[in-house]
Amino acid sequence: PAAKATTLFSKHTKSLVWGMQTRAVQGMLDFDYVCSREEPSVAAMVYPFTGDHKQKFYWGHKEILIPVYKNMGDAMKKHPDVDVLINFASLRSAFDSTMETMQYPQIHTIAIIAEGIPEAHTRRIIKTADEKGVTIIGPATGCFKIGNTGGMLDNILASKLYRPGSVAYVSRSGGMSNELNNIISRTTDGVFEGVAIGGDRYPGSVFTDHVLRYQDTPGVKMIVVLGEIGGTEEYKICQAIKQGRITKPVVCWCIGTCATMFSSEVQFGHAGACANQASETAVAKNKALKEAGAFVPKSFDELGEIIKSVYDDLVAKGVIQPAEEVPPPTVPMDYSWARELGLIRKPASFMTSICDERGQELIYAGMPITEVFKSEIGLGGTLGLLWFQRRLPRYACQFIEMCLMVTADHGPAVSGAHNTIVCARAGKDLISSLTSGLLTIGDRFGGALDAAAKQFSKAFDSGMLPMEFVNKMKKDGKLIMGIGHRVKSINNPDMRVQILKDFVKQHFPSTQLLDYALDVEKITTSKKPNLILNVDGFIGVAFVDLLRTCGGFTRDEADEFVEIGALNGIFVLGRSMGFIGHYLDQKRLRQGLYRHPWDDISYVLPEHMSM
Ligand code: Q5B
Repeated sequence: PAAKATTLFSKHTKSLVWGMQTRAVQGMLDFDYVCSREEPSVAAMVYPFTGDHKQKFYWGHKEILIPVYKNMGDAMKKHPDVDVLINFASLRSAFDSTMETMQYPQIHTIAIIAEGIPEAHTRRIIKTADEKGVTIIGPATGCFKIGNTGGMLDNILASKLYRPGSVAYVSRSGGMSNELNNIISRTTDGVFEGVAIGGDRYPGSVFTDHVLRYQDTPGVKMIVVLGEIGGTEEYKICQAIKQGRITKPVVCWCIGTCATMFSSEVQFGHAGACANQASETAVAKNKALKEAGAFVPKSFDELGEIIKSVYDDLVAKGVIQPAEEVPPPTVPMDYSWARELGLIRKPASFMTSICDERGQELIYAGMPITEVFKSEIGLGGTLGLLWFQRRLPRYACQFIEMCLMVTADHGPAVSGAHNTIVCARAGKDLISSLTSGLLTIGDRFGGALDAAAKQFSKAFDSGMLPMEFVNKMKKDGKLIMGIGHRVKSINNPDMRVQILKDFVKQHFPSTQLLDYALDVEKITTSKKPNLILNVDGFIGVAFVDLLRTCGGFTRDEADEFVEIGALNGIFVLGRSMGFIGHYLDQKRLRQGLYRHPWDDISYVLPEHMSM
């Protein structure tokens, strides 16, 4: 087998991260920053599912870009100084990506985050790693942080992981590393390096690999091993101590001593944490370690005390000279985290009062979506919630739905449908064609509802008689909104208006404004038969009656909806159905580009003018 590196990580270690783990990468960069590293420890990321691009991260207060490569080969070529790969691949793809990584001789350490990789695969990984001199480890910390190890930044700061101490440790689980970081930082000058080899039955590297490495690393003055029930790895440490291969003090504790209290075999959390024979119990291993000369506490609770006494002894002997504490640079707290902790507040840029999608269930104006369906409020009721924030009475919901139905379409000749058709035939998409039609809606076509509601209610509320209103509008040179139609007249009545009128007369508590408008219609149609109360005008005035008398709104609220233009929304929404229909129709009929015929255009250019 090829020789493996003694020092896995230094202040200059550069790594590649496999997988789009942006939070973990940010955690690593924050750690680098508090360690006063000059450059980020992550050189690039590898992610086969997107193209090459750059991802934005924070470096202290600054924003930096880290390249992401689709192809691992490209990443290796562009970053020859990288010698560590942190593999965030899922347990299904971790094998392939790890084997691929080992084809690149520049990589000497691979950290595999996934647990539960099939043992046959792990064994092949270990065999190849041994052949190639690559160290395979689980999450680790030190002057280099792997992935999410070490936890949140405040945890890292509390454990003083930002500067190397004299104690190196190896444990099985990443979770226990946090506990060790904590204990070691409280009792010594801190962690030099910490490795969690992982909890699988066949971890990529074993305790002895790291303990021997620490023995050969000058900065490490004492070693902590947190073993656990199962396996015989700890006996190799005993042997190495007895043989004088390990001379640095080793503090060791095997977790799982309580297993002897159970009568049957116990499987602890990790796959490897199971004693298959008496010698694999935690009790037996702790005993053997103590006999070999390791410092073994009486219980896990005493681990801190024993670490402290070994450390104090090394300080007293002058083996360790604690370095002066230099405060680390501060990393700004992430906005979302600070907010969660209640440390900051900021006025929201947006306010909303109609819909809340954040919870388990979507809520329309206070009504959960399941309730919307259970109470069968329909499209009209839903519109009532989202536009008017009210649960409207049944007849009002029905009226809204009828309005949407009667305005849904009025043939291809009207300006909006015409625009949609021309647009569709010019090869445009649905949204472009639809909006091209919608943009024609205005005072003359389909957009007279609000203006009609305003004009009629202003006249009615001020006590003007219908005739006075018609005369005043004529005198002012203004058209009455909601009056007049290109093709409909008293001789060719608009059935849409008739249907709505029948319903409104039957169900609305009051139709004062509608009655006023119908009186106006009598006057205008007596002048010209096409000056009827048209569909826009009818919906406009009937809606005012509804808002004012359905009991759900104050007068001010009712007026406000007209003022802010809610009513034209009815025509826009209804007619969108028709415009979409026309768009689909043109596409289905494979209609080509439209060009208006010359004989339908009157060219009225000025005569040629001579000087
Ligand atoms: N005169 C609708 O006009 C139209 C008058 C008026 C007083 C009036 C016109 C108008 C107000 C806006 C309005 C919505 C442009 C219409 C709709 C949806 C649709 C459409 C569809 C669908 C029609 C002739 C004479 C002139 C005018 C006078 C006209 N309107 N006087 N108040 N409101 N109305 N829009 O036929 O003395 O001869 O000079 O602007 O409510 O869009 O199906 O097509 O579902 O898609 O072009 O139903 O009424 O009439 O302009 O030649 O006027 O009547 O002053 O008098 P016309 P004009 P004079 S519903």
